[in-house]
Amino acid sequence: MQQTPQMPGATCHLVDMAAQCQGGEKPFHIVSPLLESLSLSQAAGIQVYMKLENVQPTGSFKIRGIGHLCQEAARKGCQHFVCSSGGNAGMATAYAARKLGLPATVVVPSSTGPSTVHRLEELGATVEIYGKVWDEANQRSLELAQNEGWASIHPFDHPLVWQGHASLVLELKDVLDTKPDAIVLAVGGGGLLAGVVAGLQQVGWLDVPIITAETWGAHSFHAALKAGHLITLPDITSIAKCLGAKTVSARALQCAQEIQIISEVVEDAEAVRAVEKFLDDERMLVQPACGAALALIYSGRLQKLQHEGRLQNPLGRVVLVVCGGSSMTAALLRDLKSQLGLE
Ligand code: PLV
Repeated sequence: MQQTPQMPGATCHLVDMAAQCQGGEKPFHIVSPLLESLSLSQAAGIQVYMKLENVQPTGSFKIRGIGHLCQEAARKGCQHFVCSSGGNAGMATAYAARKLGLPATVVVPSSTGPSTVHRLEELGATVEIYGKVWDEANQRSLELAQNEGWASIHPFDHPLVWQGHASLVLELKDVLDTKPDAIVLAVGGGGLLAGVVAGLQQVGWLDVPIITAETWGAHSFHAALKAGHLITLPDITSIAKCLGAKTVSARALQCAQEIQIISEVVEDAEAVRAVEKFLDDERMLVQPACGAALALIYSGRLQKLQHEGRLQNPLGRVVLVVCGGSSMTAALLRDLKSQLGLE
């Protein structure tokens, strides 16, 4: 494999930087925009920057880590990818597989909507619907991964996935003059969290706290942090199915030993209202998983944390990871609102 040469000077060019962090091979993700949001800043009473992962190929941050894992698996000679997913990890796998000229099977639970299944098929994946929640689909994908030449592409629990996601922080480091006072992100199985922690460690931003968002009924990280050990939720009852891992990865819990993590949980209704408000404010339609993180800003939780003295430094500027919106449509937003009895 060819190594990308080191760029001269203190700041390296972003595209080359993205290539370098993937070990020299051109990654499938883009260097995503980082924009200040006036409406979010107004709502939060602090400067809010949006890291727009919703504009990545396939519509979420997942392509960073999953793309990297697929590239590495292909390099080692794998013939077929299999991924269990609530949607986005599957789409990233299907996209990477297509780029690499390999077939992909995506196992989704029945809670994954038909439009997501359709999109996966459009991307060329074979879709198998198995079980009610992601954890059951994952069991099936592990079985399929026993096939000769098949590689299991885990949606969140793999070091190469974290390494790929870490590129998000390297990009922040490249464009921000000073480190942010906090990073706000959603947690499902904890892959994004583990990747951002890896990135913070790589750039030496060890004192940047992370504020995590989940919805009640998909709050496996919050439960684990509170208990001090992994907790398996009895079921996923939240509508944010993309946050729906009944147990987070062990690495996610371990991250809390290495960096300050404050875990917050919102109601489904808050997440869906935040999706709608964000659409009006920023004209971008995201999914409830992302709405959970947005809800922390809109509900004034960040200021509350500050007033409660839970943050070491006052918040001046935060980065919010706008994690994805691939499976959203106007009709789905209307459905979710009526399901939750909103207007
Ligand atoms: N979604 C996974 C797991 O689902 C998937 O298969 O796509 N925001 C969005 C838009 C997501 O799609 C996900 C994960 C997350 C946040 C949470 O990321 P994680 O799992 O790395 O914490 C069951």
